[in-house]
Amino acid sequence: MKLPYYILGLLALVISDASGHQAEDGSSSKNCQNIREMGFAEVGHYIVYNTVNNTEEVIMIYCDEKDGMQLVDKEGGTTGRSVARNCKELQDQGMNHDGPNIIYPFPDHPETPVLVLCDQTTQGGGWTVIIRRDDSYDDLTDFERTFEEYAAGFGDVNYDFYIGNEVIHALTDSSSNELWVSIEDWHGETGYAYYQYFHVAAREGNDQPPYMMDIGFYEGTIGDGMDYSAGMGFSTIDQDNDLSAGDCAAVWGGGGWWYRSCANVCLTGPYGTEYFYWHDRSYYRLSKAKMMVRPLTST
Ligand SMILES: [Ca+2]
Repeated sequence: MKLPYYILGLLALVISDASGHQAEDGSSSKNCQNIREMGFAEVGHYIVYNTVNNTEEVIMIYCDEKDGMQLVDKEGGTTGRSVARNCKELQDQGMNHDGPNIIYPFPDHPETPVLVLCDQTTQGGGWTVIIRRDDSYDDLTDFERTFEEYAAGFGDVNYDFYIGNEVIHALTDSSSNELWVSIEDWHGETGYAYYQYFHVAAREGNDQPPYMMDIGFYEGTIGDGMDYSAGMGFSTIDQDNDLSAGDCAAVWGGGGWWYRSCANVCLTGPYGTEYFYWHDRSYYRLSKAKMMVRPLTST
């Protein structure tokens, strides 16, 4: 199988035009060799793009001192670099392109990289995407997941994904954050919701429900659908933190959400169903949805 790759960024800091440097195969060690041949001798994380069929698939890999290379998951990797905590800091460093990139969002684990999707275009850019749904992709991601899966995140930043509640907490707890939501429903109607404040609390502590969400200062075109979920913890098919007598996540399509009893919006419901919706202005059976956060900067 031939999978030519090229390198876009080194530790999200160095840009390299690597056309002509294509691997013979898609193996990780081959990619590390190529990276060295291009002059990047450093141990560290690299973003690698798959250029076959003009796809923009991206993975994060780690090259050690030998020829070894490993796929990096959310637990792995080391680096001594001072790097960005979110897509806004990447933008401030000059990374102005939309797409996957590496951030280090955890204050308690600043060495842990996370592969995320950045939106550097909408409303001035600097957004870290926390959820993306799009039913036009092949091999759609299943959002009926456990509490642990929602905590860790799942899916693929190239396609549809949930970034994970640990990352959302880290992003929104380090500074005051704003939230941008865009949706498209089954017959092409689009709209947005903007919140000047969005925060997801820690999993444990302060007698709060896990990953309690607070939100406020709405403006937009689709209605303040999130307000009803303000102050609620996160519920999934296997962990009921809602105020309903039943289990909202299990009954309402399987997606994890900040259910109250149950919710006015849900962006994790199954594609093609009434459970993937923004009901405040009656947008339902959504085909696309995106939520993203950005540190609020005073102007
Ligand atoms: Ca309940």
